Amino acid sequence: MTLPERQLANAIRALAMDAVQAANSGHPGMPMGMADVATVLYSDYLKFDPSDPKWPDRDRFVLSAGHGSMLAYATLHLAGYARPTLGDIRNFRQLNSPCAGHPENFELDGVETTTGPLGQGLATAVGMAIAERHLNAVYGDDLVDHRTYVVAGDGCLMEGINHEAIGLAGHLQLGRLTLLWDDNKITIDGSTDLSTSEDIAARYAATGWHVESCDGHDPADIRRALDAALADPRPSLIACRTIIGFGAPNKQGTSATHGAPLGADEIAAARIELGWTAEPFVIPADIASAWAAFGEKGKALHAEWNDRLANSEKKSDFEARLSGKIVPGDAFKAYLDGLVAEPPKVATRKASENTLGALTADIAALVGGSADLTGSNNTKTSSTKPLTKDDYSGRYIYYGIREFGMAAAMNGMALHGGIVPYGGTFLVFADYCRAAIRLSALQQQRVVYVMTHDSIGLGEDGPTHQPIEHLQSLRAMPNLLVMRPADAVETAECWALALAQESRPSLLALTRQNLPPLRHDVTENLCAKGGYRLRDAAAARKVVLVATGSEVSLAMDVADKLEDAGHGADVVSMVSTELFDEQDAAYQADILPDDALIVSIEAGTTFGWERYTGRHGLRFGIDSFGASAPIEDLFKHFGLTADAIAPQILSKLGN
Ligand SMILES: Cc1ncc(C[n+]2csc(CCOP(=O)(O)OP(=O)(O)O)c2C)c(N)n1
Ligand SMILES: [Mg+2]
Repeated sequence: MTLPERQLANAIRALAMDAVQAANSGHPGMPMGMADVATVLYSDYLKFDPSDPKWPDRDRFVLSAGHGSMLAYATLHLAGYARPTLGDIRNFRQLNSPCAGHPENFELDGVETTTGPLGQGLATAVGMAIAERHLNAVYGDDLVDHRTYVVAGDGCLMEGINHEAIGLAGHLQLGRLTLLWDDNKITIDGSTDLSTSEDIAARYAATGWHVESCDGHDPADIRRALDAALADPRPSLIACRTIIGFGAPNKQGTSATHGAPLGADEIAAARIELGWTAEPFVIPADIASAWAAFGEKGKALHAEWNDRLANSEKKSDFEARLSGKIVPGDAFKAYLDGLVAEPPKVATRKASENTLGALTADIAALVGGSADLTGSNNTKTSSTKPLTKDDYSGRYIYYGIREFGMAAAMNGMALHGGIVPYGGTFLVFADYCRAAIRLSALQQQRVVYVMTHDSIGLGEDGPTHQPIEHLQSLRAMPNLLVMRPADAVETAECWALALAQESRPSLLALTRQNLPPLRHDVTENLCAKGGYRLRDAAAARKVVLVATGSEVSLAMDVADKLEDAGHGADVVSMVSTELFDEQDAAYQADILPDDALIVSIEAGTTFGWERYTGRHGLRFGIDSFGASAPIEDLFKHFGLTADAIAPQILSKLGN
């Protein structure tokens, strides 16, 4: 490497070691190891405009190895983004610094996705690459023509999700996805020899990827590999052989550089080794201006793109699409009116399909899919033809049996912009997606999870397929809207609510079994309040029955029995506890009054329902695993029938 170019990379190294030292926490090794690769990428390949980090046609850069966050902060700063400033970097890992321990998409504009849970960054990038190809197919090369670059470490490639993600990318031939693997043969515990003997290149090749390798400290070799990657129609893996902690003379090449400051002595020695004489957090002017020049090229490309957009007949459509504003159209309204005219007795999964039929007809941004349960999740509509490697304009993705990969890819699509992704699997497999659902929520992304077969109501498949603790555990997740509609009208309302959430994901829990229609008016979206009184007590109110989904009709039957015995009972459909919790105290007190016995009914764990019933209320649910049997037998077995529930309430009332 010529001295100037090595020095450009050394700016990253210096910032990484100094920031980690100042914070007394963090990971200097990875940024120091990948500094040369990052410098080449930013200088000659990555398309970006630091003055407009959200320019839609920018390349996406994903630091999947999120522990190396200083690589992202250093490059963003050096490349001329307004943030992070050097002050921000000085405050690395401190409260209120945008330079958080791991890169957070909501902290810095230049951070495309939150990373840190290894493997997910790459899987998210696959979704970004899908989004790019799809929007390219819709809007053409003039408006959408960019690439997705990922930097990932040994850990990202070792995680199980890597298999799902690269399988999907290989199958869809996402040739604009380039993975720069920090092939340093070190993880926290030490050498990768401790835990793996995998031939990663062979695995990627077998999955349909193009594979290159290079000396990650030789710019010419890095460029050669990148050029080969760009020329190949397949997604590309570039194994960049690097030395972790490059430049720290006594610690480089060892896991000692991974997750701890190098220490003052080693940093002083590294400064000598690297020929870096500047004080901590000082970037010499010639190096700063060389880095700043990288961003100038992008500004010119951005200006050309602006001209193309201005002259494009698709301009207003493109801008509306990218704005993320979604308004259900006439088809949705007609569908709602039809539900009132002819209330159907359908499973909510079927009601969801019918709703989607109307929504996908009007809203081109909706891109659906399922993890191989299309016919069960009812996620495909006549408007959503398959998205394939031969036709990226499709709006339905056959994700295969890759629940986690699907969820992470949906995050990538949402983060990319221009797409509102939804995808289905069984609710019980929410656990397989959970770490990505968590990142949808943390990253404030509008992703819609269509999770069917939401209780023992699925019947014969038995306890492996019957969710028990899932609803409550998902409700425990911050910023995730969990909705469990009780009939076709509620299902449609929940879909409208999900699409209206611009900064949080939603999860629709839907039944396999048919449910009777309960709602007969659509003048107001009652689900928007989370919980609402579906039926008022006839006799003087003694009881409020709070139920969700399939158990709302059961609660109606229980209410009949209580009324027959002379006790008034309200029935509340608690579609979404999150939305209910957001209502004001007066509303909540009106729905759940202190002077009534509050009874919850949900065919899942009773854990947590005491939040609404209080300790003195009653909770009906299932606190064991389910069982394999026909549905009627199961509800009877678990005591979830009006005949079983009503007497217990009457006894509690003193009858
Ligand atoms: C899912 C997950 N598991 C564990 C960790 C903790 N962790 C952070 S970095 C790391 C080692 C990663 O090794 P590698 O990707 O090779 O990074 P390097 O040490 O080379 O920088 C581990 C286990 C994590 N962040 N995410
Ligand atoms: Mg490593």
